[in-house]
Amino acid sequence: MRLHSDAAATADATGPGPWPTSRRTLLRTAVGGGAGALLVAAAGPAGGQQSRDHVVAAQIRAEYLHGWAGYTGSAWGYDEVRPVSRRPHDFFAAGHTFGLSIVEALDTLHLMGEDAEVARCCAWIEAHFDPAQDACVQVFETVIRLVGGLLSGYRATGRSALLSRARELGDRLLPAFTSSPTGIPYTHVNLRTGEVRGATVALAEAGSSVMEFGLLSRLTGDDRYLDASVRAYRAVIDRRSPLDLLGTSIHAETGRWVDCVSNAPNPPVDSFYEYLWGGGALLGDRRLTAWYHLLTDAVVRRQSVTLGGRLWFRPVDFRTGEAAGPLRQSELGAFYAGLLAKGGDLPRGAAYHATWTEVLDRHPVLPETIDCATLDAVDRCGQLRPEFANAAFDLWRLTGDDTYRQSAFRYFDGMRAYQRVPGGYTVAEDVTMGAVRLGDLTPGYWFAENLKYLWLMYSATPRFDYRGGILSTEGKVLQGLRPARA
Ligand code: DMJ
Repeated sequence: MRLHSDAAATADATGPGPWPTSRRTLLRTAVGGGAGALLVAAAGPAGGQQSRDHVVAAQIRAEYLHGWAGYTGSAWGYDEVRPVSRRPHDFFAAGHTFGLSIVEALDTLHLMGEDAEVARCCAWIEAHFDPAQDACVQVFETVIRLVGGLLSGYRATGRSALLSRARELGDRLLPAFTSSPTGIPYTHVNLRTGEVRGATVALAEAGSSVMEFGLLSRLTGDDRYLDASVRAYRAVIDRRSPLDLLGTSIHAETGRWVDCVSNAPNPPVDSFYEYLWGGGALLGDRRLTAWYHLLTDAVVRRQSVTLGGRLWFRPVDFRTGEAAGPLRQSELGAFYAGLLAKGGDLPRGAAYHATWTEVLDRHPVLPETIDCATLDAVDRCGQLRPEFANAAFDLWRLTGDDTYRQSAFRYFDGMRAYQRVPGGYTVAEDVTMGAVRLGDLTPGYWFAENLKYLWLMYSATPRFDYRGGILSTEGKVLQGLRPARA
């Protein structure tokens, strides 16, 4: 993200310590030369507010470290922890560990000043992280969680071993792209043999690699990673309908659509759109930004509906624009509020976040899927999802409006009240009952995302560039980490 304005030159939003009192610095972004959203980078808290922020930041950090202690105490070196039974869990493949939670946590620990823990994580990765395991892994998850985590860890620490592990992993993932006749990656690849499987590919899997692979190309000087990502994007976007809409899944070998429903911003298409904007911003690639606007304009025109005064996005047939299926929204779609705003449509982003804030009024822990007409839960489980906090963070960075921090704090409070257990934080099977029925897992992304957004909003940490920082869909800070002070 490039910034240009006189105000930008004088603002002190990125310096150490709390931001200047009562100072709002309006910065006009120039993202890929595209639409200029207003970025209020320095909403300086005044005296009392400042110390209240520090108290909240300390609470957030304490909760993060509570979850981290649960992982390190019961599952160190494994992918994830089951914090109720205090057992480890393999995320990618049974019998194989990549130390997922360690990789996920790296840059969050850095931002929180936990340097000894960062060093411990790096030592584990250097000694044990094996990118050449005889394991068939999901390409999408491996890219956003492991490649992204290693790259942001490298950005945080400068340790070259992290970059070389990311590069080896990238090399071992590439066959999923290069052996596909269309360039759309197969869903799975065996990291040792390069054998691929899974030709029916959801859009998030087809498109969500350009930030990590683009950065990997930048850092290594090897264009193969970026080229593979852009080729995959082009293969999908070239097959858009005359309405500029996309389906949900596509066949990697034939290039034919597997279905005909445009389901944005719900999974499994969500980050396909997110990475067009993010890739454009991170890499300064105008092709990606132009695709983002082309496709987003169509989604907004054809899919947005207002129901009971609330903004939603309905599924439609991508050829006709006709409604296709019940009006339900996944909690994962809540991130879209921030994306719309970053892409230049702040009013619509704010309206969509307001919708989700109303859902939070109804359900202090957001259920996985909502009926848009009634706000009732359709899928009652709560997977410790970060998307609501992600959007609040994006909107706060863009506007400086404290209501976004307040909505994020309510989200934090609900999670703390209902999903905290002695062994950390856990998913829940049903969040709609008075006494929430708990599950038994801390997903790896919890260490990368949920409390990172909260921490960044309340801590004013000098380790983050609030103006220019760019995060991936997994919350990895791919640009804008500042080193530890000597
Ligand atoms: C994370 O892995 C990422 O945020 C991804 O984009 C969507 N799913 C999870 C969190 O819900």
